[in-house]
Amino acid sequence: MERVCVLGLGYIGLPTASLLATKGFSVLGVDVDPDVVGTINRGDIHIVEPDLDILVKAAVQSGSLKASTEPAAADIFIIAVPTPFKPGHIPNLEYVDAATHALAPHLRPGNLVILESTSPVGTTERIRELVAQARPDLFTQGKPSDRDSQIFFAHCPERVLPGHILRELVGNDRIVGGVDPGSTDRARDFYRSFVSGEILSTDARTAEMCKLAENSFRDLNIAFANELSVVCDRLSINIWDLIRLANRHPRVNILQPGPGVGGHCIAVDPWFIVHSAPRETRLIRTAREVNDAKPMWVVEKVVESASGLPDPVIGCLGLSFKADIDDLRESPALWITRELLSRRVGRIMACEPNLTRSFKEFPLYDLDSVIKEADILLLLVDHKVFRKIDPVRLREKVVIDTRGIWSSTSSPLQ
Ligand code: SAJ
Repeated sequence: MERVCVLGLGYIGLPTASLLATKGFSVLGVDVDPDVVGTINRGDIHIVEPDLDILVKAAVQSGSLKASTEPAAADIFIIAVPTPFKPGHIPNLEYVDAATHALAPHLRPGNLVILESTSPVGTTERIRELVAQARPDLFTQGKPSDRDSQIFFAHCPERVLPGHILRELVGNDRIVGGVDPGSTDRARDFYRSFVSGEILSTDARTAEMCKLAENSFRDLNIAFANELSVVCDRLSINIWDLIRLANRHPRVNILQPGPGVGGHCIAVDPWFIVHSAPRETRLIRTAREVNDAKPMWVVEKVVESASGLPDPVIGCLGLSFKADIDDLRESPALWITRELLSRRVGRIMACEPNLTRSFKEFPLYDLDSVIKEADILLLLVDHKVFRKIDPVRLREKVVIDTRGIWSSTSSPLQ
């Protein structure tokens, strides 16, 4: 039974660890947070993702998945830690470095180290460099440039969509890129053992860039939709109708505008490309700026609507970064809600049905109370439960629908 050590038990690491544990691997999941480790060892989970609870419970009960705050010897190490950026949009690799330092003492000849975290180009080589410094005994002449290192290093970017992680972990095609051909082959064989999608081989730098390019592609296309929405607002054109009509062209597929782009991936990764090649990335940078400007545009819309009302009550529907998840990372909905609060635009009633925890600056309300009491309903996330609201209940309200669930002319509200 091959042993896998997964470092980082978040949105990628935990699903990956529990999937591997049910596919015949013996898995040690590692996280620096003892509460996360305790939760998983009880067979519970600390994040919201469909069916993950069932998988983790099964994996832990079978004894194939254990969690710990410390790594241990294994055949394969997977690094799945966050790669945020620092002020000035500079990549912050401190978690990758910490995970590498933590696993280095446990490495043995023949081990495979895989970086799954989305990372700037060159990060897999950096991991090899760090390991070579910590464990020169594993390199023939103690140098990372040696072709005959006894450790294999590869990048295999995760590409799963939050909300569909378990299906996509198995079904998506995967890119594997090693620091040398031997590493690529080792990583390819590993992913082949549990992925039904195709495994596409390349080198580490191309694999790193490929992931960044995928998310930038999406960012650019969302930026186009967001820019169009602002243009249409100025020209009094219904953006949702416009997109529906334009998308009937066989080669046009405009994405959906929204309150901005959130999540840890699309709002972050394009900056890794910009940082690596600042002079060559005018388009990628501008797309980021367009998307980052959208939340403030929404705030101004609310301010404008509220200015005509005495003591306005504003219902903020949704706080997560997209529909039907609890993830608040880089969420434009949360940013907008906080901005409205700090500008004292009115009484804010926030509703996020996927969260049980409250916030120190504001309480959460149930949907019914928000619909009853709010003068302005600001739809920020297209959660399923919001789509089910009876439009009759919205007739007396000012509705600002940033996701287009009620606003096309085919909607019962119009
Ligand atoms: N969004 C829009 N309009 C759209 C689509 C999305 O405003 O038409 C917004 C969402 O509301 C959200 C943000 O963009 O705030 C990102 O959502 P998303 O569903 O596009 O993507 P993520 O961040 O959940 O996951 C992405 C995926 N990448 C691509 O689709 C290219 C996923 O496959 C990656 O694995 C993930 O990033 C990642 O981890 O990098």
